[in-house]
Amino acid sequence: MTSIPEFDSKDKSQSIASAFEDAGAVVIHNAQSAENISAIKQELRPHMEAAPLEMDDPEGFYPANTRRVIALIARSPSTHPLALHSTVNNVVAEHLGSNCESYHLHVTAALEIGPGARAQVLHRESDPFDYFPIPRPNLVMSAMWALTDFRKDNGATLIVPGSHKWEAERTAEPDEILNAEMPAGSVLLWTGGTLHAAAANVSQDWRYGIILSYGLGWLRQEENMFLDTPADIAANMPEEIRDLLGFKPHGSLGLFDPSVGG
Ligand SMILES: O=C(O)CCC(=O)C(=O)O
Ligand SMILES: [Fe+2]
Repeated sequence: MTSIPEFDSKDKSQSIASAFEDAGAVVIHNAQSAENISAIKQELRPHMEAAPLEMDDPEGFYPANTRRVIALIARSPSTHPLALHSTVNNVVAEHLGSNCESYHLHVTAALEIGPGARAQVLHRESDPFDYFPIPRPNLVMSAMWALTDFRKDNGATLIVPGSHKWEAERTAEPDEILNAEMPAGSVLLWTGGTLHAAAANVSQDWRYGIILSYGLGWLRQEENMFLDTPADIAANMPEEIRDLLGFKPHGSLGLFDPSVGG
């Protein structure tokens, strides 16, 4: 597999979903307006400015010169239309739907990678679920929304197409690792089994993107959504967002008594 399939957000979800299953990743263009991008940047600015820029730890998951902020649903209402985007949600439903009754958000993170940041190690988003042997069942998948252009030189996400079907022992050859280049407003989707990483930023610009990932409704979320978006804050959000956060039980899982806590 030598490329990451590319689509427009108006293309048929069924074609996008089938290319996604095949390649383990797709890029969808024109998925978000410039106005929405500006609104997200503005809502997150104080949080990004307060985020620490850690020293480089060669063993660390994030390279130096990376700003990372989570809890986006509470901090940036303009991320809500992205979380609910119909084309993306159709692909999520197709990918995760046969393993659950409903899916929820798994983690939300804004990632700004600065000049000089080294590449991240290739990894799979399903690695925390290493009780399942590789290739693992469909458990989680990610969407990276580009708020700036993603270019090879500024750290566009590295993707190894097809690696979601590989055995655990297989490692990626250099020519199997591609940069997901895309203009601002596009979104890159990849499966929980697809090898990927942030690329090194050898440019003078910051690369800014937002990850919204999704997981099976019965699986423990990477982000504790009930602490990052507590019930009193979630109460003022649209019901579809509360459902996506996981406030809606999955069958008999996630029961609660609404009389507790007022
Ligand atoms: O920043 C990127 O391009 C990828 C980040 C990533 O893979 C992660 O945070 O798990
Ligand atoms: Fe990742």
